[in-house]
Amino acid sequence: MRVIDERGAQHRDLLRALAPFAGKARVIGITGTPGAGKSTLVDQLVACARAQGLRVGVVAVDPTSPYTGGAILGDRIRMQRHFLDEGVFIRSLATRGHLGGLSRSAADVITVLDAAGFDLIIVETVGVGQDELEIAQLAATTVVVVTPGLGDDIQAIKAGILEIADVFAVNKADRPGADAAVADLQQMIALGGALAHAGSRPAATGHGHGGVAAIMRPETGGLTERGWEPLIIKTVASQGAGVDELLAACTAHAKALDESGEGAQRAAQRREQRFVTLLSDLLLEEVTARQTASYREALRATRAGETDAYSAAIDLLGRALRPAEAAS
Ligand SMILES: Nc1nc2c(ncn2[C@@H]2O[C@H](COP(=O)(O)OP(=O)(O)OP(=O)(O)O)[C@@H](O)[C@H]2O)c(=O)[nH]1
Ligand SMILES: [Mg+2]
Repeated sequence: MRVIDERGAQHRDLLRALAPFAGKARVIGITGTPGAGKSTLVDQLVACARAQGLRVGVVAVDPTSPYTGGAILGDRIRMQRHFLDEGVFIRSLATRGHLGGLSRSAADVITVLDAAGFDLIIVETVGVGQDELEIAQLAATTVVVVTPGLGDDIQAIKAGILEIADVFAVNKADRPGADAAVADLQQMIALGGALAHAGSRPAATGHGHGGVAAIMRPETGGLTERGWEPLIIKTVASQGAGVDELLAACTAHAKALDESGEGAQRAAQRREQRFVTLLSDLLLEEVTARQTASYREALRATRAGETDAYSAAIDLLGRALRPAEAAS
């Protein structure tokens, strides 16, 4: 795993060798506001999945935000009962110093675990930034964890989290207000669904309905005639309540995706995204690692303000793609 963190040619070769063996694992993303109980839920989900005989990998992405401290230690403590279990592998990824490369690191760790034969891979991220949204999208199924007293969370949910949720866990349901939170979510899904989903997931569900009929409809998500709508599951992670139901909801989602063909479509999208990101990373690495005279000159001229960044980058790329200089 250290090689995975360090990047470089060795890293690349290893990933390349492993990649053909990956692609079988189910990936579930768990996101939500800091302290919502994500790690506690993951710990319980691991126990459930182990009871079903599945090998489980966990990737915990530490928050970038100043909201929480010592997340690595916290996650370890919350999941430590699985440490001696060979069917469980837990890995924390630090966010600091990755500068946007975090989703690539997470994707790489997923690939390694997948190739190593883990059946289920759970990725925990704090749903606060763009990075985190990207990481959640590495998953086939995304669970958004909210807590009663949704009012506080509502901004965070509106800021893009609603549209990535396949399943909602209303955790800390032992506290007052859990049913109100469920009702709030149902209403948000009914009202906001049409807007939030528009265009974000092409074949998703045709959330083009809405209005009173949508608010009145009795079902609370799952596979409807309009396609998949987020299931809402109440959980008390600290006591393990509702966790079986949560895992079952994720399984139902995976099944619905497979049957509609949307799963394959999303997987294709993820592969495309991965390819494009990797290509741009590699291009940048190539150009900067070579430190050609023209690279150094472009850098100098840009710093000195003698040329603008656009001209410098476009000209340099033009040169870098020319074989003559690439060989120099
Ligand atoms: N009352 C109650 N407390 C819970 C429940 N689930 C988790 N907690 C507590 O909530 C606190 C935060 O739990 P974590 O699992 O660390 O939450 P998290 O979302 O992983 O937190 P970060 O990773 O720091 O964002 C801990 O003190 C848990 O014991 C629950 O269902 N009910
Ligand atoms: Mg956590």
